[in-house]
Amino acid sequence: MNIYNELKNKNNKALSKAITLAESTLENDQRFISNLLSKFPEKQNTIRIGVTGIPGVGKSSFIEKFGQTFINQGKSVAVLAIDPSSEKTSGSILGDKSRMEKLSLEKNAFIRPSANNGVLGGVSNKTRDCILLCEAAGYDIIIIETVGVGQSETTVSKLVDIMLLLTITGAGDQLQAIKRGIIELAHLIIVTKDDGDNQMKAKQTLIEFRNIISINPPVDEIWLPKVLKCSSINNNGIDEINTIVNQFNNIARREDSFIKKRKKQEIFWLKKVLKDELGNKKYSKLKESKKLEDIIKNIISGKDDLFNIIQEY
Ligand SMILES: Nc1nc2c(ncn2[C@@H]2O[C@H](COP(=O)(O)OP(=O)(O)OP(=O)(O)O)[C@@H](O)[C@H]2O)c(=O)[nH]1
Ligand SMILES: [Mg+2]
Repeated sequence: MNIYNELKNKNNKALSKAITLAESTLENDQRFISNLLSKFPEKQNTIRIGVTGIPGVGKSSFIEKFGQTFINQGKSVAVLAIDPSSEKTSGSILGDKSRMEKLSLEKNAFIRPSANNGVLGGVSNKTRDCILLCEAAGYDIIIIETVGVGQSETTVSKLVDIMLLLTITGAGDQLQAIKRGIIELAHLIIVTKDDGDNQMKAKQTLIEFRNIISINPPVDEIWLPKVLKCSSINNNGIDEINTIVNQFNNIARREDSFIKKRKKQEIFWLKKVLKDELGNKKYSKLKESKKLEDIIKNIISGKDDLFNIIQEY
């Protein structure tokens, strides 16, 4: 299989294979993916959406419905579901795929549950490569589902354009979110399971969150975070969330903050990989000698290659 050609043809099997290689720790595989990605110009017209929240909050059920709102608008949707606990190979990750049963049957959808390769929080520069591969295969909307544990929300926020924080009703969750600073990362806070007996509580929780964010600094200078509620079972509130995400996307592009943020993220990840691969000592030396900025520039412009740099230093 010629992965390059097949990706261009939006072949999901090739995309799956490429993601497996991107997740591999073998240097050859990493080189292959780096080389493959360099052949695809970066897509600017995609939206990368992070969906996070505690286990069982309803992320997968939400994505099942939310993803379809984009499909209905003629867009294609790729979902990367990342399992943060290193030991777990089945369980909720398998559940994820079955919770997105309808979406997974869509011709224009791709769903990929991923193990975490032992990285804390499960999200890493490999996830970034997976996003770029989905975009290379022509997907318009990339959704990253990750369980909110440890550092994972912070890391995801450095991979996506917009962050959705899903939350359950009742106290506790708010306090947790505030304590861990997650609220400050969220563009949209969504109270889930707004149905049946839970509706009163959902409304209450929504009000509480609106009060909290009104005194919090905004996540983006161009955007004041919003609080909404939804039910994935009744399919309530999901269209509205789609509208708001599209609204955010339009504003961010108009204000130029979209491209600026992506560039910043790219630099962040390049520096992180360099630091991880070279070690603190060598990295600090590069930084002090002011060589680092040139190296980064050259990698981004394609004049140099990350792997060459790692070997050279
Ligand atoms: N009543 C109600 N239940 C829901 C709703 N959304 C999800 N659930 C239920 O909540 C449970 C967890 O849903 P998931 O979508 O798997 O939650 P998740 O956040 O993806 O869970 P993990 O991936 O394990 O972290 C399931 O039993 C769902 O049926 C909803 O809108 N209303
Ligand atoms: Mg899930």
